[in-house]
Amino acid sequence: MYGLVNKAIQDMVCTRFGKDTWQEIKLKAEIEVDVFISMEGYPDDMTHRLVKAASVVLGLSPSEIMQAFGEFWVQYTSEEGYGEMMDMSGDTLPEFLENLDNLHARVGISFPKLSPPSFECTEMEENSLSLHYRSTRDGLGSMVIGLVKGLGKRFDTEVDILQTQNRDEGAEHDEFLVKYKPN
Ligand code: 1DX
Repeated sequence: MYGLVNKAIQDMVCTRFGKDTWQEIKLKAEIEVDVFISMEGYPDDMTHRLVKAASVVLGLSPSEIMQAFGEFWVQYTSEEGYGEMMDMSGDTLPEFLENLDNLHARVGISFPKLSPPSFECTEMEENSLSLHYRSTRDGLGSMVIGLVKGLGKRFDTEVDILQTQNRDEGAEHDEFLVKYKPN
């Protein structure tokens, strides 16, 4: 994944727990990179090792960390260079979700090593939808829960999200039931 992802993890840990904790996590993950370059590709394994090490050091489960990171990502990318792109991608939670594939297509033009996931909304009703998430990567379902909650904050919308299909349990793709209520 692009370095932006590892940099975001670094920022989240440093802001909440401080630099020493981050150094400890990096050491445990056996990562010797001093500075992640946002626009450079890194092995997915590096990100997975960071999450595992953070889970041990912070005493949180990997899925708690991935969920917190998903929430953080929405705010982080709007503040770290991608605010305009985020602003163009919708004014409501369902609109943003519907535009995510377009957003990734746009990023992919400039960054061809992007391996974008796909998000599809079905069963769209007044205050609920089914979100289908397809990725080239395993085990990011809990991050999606955090991402959608982060979008809820962004649009001042109450979100209730429940995973209804899980690829870790043999399903073809991850699926979520999203109930929302704009304030
Ligand atoms: F609900 O499933 C809200 O590296 C959401 O595989 C979901 O393949 C917002 F570094 C620039 C760059 C670069 C901008 F400059 C990424 F290249 C992308 C910014 C999306 C904002 C996807 C990150 C692929 C890296 C799913 C989890 C990964 C999607 C991460 C969240 C808005 C983003 O993001 C998976 C990669 C951006 C960029 C957004 C993602 C890769 C998302 C969301 N994805 C790189």
